[in-house]
Amino acid sequence: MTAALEQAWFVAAMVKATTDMWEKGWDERNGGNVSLRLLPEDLEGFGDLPAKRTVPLSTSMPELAGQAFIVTGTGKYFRNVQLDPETNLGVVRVSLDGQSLDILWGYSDGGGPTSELPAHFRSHISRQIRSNGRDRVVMHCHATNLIALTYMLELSDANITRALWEGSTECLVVFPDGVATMPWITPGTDEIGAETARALARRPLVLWPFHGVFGVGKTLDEAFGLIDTAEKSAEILVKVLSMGGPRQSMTTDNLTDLAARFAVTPCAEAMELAGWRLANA
Ligand code: 2HA
Ligand code: ZN
Repeated sequence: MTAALEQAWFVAAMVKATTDMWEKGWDERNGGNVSLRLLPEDLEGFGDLPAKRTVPLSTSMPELAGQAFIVTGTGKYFRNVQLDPETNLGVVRVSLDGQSLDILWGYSDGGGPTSELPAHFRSHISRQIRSNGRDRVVMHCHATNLIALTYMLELSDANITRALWEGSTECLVVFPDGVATMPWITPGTDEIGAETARALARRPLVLWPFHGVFGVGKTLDEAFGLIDTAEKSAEILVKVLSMGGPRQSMTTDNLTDLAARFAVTPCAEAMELAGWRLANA
């Protein structure tokens, strides 16, 4: 017997992730978008899944030919995903020539995938190379304190990484490769997609100044946990800055000890800094 796709583990996992993100306050209105790459075995047992519709891609993605994803819908509110997954989510497959997208399930009101699909797809390409195919999730949201910090901190990978590492002891262990930054670019464009994918080729998190964050991982839990950890550190830094700025902080020796204890190799550029700087300081 063929099971209903609505019962699949990955639909439940996307409902959980988007609901948690909404409850965190990271996804007001239609803010944020999530994609999870599905393996052939994930789709086994759900029958043939013929294309309900086919839509063109803004640029061809031959690297993703034949790959399937579950993706949040454009214009959709994360707070509504749990009420109606089949309208707010969709399962799509990139055509074998990489030029178009088959919609296999979902977007049942005639909608389509997120406006940030170029950034998601280019990021999947970049992380599949970087992680030898292990990373399957790309997650974007408007995490409040991370956004706030982009108004205050000097925007370089090393400086942002150093600040977030010092903001909470677990951070260096959770993201030893650090956090990337990039210039402000119009959302939803191929250009922001290309720049995001370039940043994610070197680090698992990238801040979009004055907008939000992109995080990646092997699972939804891992991508969520990564953003949650960075956002917690950012919240502490915002409080510290609001109290007049730090009077003391973690030292390079502390960070070196952490890296040794947890057997991670922290990115050298951030270790070489003596601390972190405000913009135009
Ligand atoms: O999906 O967050 O960046 C809405 C957005 C665009
Ligand atoms: Zn956004």
